Amino acid sequence: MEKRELKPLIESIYDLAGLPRDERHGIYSPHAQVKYLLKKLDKNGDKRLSKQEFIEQENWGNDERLGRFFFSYYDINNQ
Ligand SMILES: [Ca+2]
Repeated sequence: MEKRELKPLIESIYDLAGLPRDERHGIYSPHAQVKYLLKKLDKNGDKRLSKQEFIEQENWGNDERLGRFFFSYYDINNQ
């Protein structure tokens, strides 16, 4: 996944997690989250996220900022 693909992904994760639009600013803006996500998960530094980098749960650790949305999205899709 490249940068331009990550922003809509984050928005759809927010939609599914039910994060109100008026809370999607500052560090929770999709733009800020894309930067954060790349910094956190792009282990080989190519500015893209491979599926492997993305799904590697240990990369997420106890992430509060995006992981909690990601995992609620994951749960919704695996019920
Ligand atoms: Ca990468």
